[in-house]
Amino acid sequence: MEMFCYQCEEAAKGTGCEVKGVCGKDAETAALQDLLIHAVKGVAMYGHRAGLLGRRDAEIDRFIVKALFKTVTNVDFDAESFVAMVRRAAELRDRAKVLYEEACRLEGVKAEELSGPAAWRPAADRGSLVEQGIEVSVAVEKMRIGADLAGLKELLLYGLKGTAAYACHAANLGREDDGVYGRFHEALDFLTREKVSMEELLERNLAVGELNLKVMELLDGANTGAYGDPSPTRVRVTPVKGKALLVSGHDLRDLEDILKQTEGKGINVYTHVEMLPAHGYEGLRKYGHLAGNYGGSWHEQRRDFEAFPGAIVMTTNCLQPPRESYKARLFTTGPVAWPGVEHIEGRDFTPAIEAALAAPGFAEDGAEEYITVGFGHRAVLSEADRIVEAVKSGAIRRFFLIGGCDGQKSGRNYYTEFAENVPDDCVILTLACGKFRFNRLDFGEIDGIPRLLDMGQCNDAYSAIKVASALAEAFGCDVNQLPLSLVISWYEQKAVAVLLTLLHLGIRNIKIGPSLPAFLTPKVVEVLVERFNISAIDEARKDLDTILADRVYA
Ligand code: FSO
Ligand code: SF4
Repeated sequence: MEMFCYQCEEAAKGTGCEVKGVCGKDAETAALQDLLIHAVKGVAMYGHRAGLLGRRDAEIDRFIVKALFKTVTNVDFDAESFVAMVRRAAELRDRAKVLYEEACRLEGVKAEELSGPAAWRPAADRGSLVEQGIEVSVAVEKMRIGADLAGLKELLLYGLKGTAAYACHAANLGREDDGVYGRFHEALDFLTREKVSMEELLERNLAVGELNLKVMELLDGANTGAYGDPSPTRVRVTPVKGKALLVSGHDLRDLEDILKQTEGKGINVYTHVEMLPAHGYEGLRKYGHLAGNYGGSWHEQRRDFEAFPGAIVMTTNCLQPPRESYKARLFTTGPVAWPGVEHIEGRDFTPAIEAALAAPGFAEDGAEEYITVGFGHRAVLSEADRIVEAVKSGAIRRFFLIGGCDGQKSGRNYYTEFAENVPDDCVILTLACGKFRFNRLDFGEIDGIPRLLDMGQCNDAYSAIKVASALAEAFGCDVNQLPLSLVISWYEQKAVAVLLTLLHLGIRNIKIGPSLPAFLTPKVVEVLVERFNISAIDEARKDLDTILADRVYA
């Protein structure tokens, strides 16, 4: 086996990628990512202990979340960037050790002798680093502690990776929290324990769900603080004549910088996939040259990017292996990297702007077509009375949260079919990129309330949680007793973080697809079914009938 990775939904053969990632990640990069995670655990072992004694180091804290984010699916494919990160991790581990030992001296306590990731030394050359990475891969851990425990440890790690992505976005807008960083250290330190029980791991996983809720709240505050509350906004989804720059990913700060730097340059800026919700924010849509959204879901990017007559900036996942036809006008920034693709550092987007100006742009306007976004929690809750009334009068029978990530598997047609068949007296809440399978359909309204409410990016699951909690309060019931069903699609580790948050909140009866994670063994799934009645999707119409018959949800 050259590599082993089963962190995303597209793991080869439903079990794991062993030669090359379905995502395009090569074996060398996979091993270096595994080594970086190992190294980061070493930093956290000292960081956690220093933190307990009241000592923190901002650079260490930021490095940890950045490193976790870089190993998320479809973010960084560049082996060389991981070599640099691994070496930096070793330096920061030594710094965290000094911090801890100083704190111990000051407090008059004896410093612990730490081993494992805390004592690891990086090899001298890239080939040997790769060897070190292979030795610490989850394949090895599975053999050592068994698939159940290894899988639950990975569930926790993937939840942390997703949470780290959100923490990085919040930090880019100046929102950070020492307590949050402390919990990252604590969770990573926990992962280095040799003896852990399944029960303990489950509880720690739910604690990551709690952490992610806190981080999504932090990010919601960062986004709304910087750009205002999202409000319903019509977004053009067809091109406008002229020079063009496409911004993909999730980072609103990057989009803002690009909008500022392109002002007055005759370039129309378009959002792509998870950047679509940006149009809901007044602080971003005030830029007249934010022209619309372009293209379909992330997995259609190779077709879309090839056809796009301008420059493209990837601010976060999901990046696919680029085609030569557009590689020269593709740019990465932040945590994203692809060997040979120009990486923009220091928030100076001049190279992308120049490439946009050099490209032909759209020769003519496309036929006008719009969709509506911007149903954040405050926008929806400002209509709470009307919504509650509509439920009480029977005008709204049920809410369906059809959200999560999109992917390439054919089984994902389920979500389109499900949305298409939701009865006319039901409302669909949606978020993240899975909605690209149905967000151009016309769902109409119920008593003036749109039947499709796009709440935003995957992290805006926070909005859905706020709305569900407010409705539960209005009806004097538990969230599980609401006429609300969650039908979630997952692909990568942010969806794992959101799922853990929902489980932490005690939300039951979630349907998840298109398949269950490879890292969850039958035994672990059994426990999740028992505690949360979580289930895999079946056939869209069958699932819909079951839900509407209220057999499970009464
Ligand atoms: Fe999608 Fe990709 Fe937002 Fe993910 S574009 S799959 S869960 O990165 O983060 O929903
Ligand atoms: Fe395979 Fe997914 Fe890992 Fe990529 S991230 S190597 S597709 S399991």
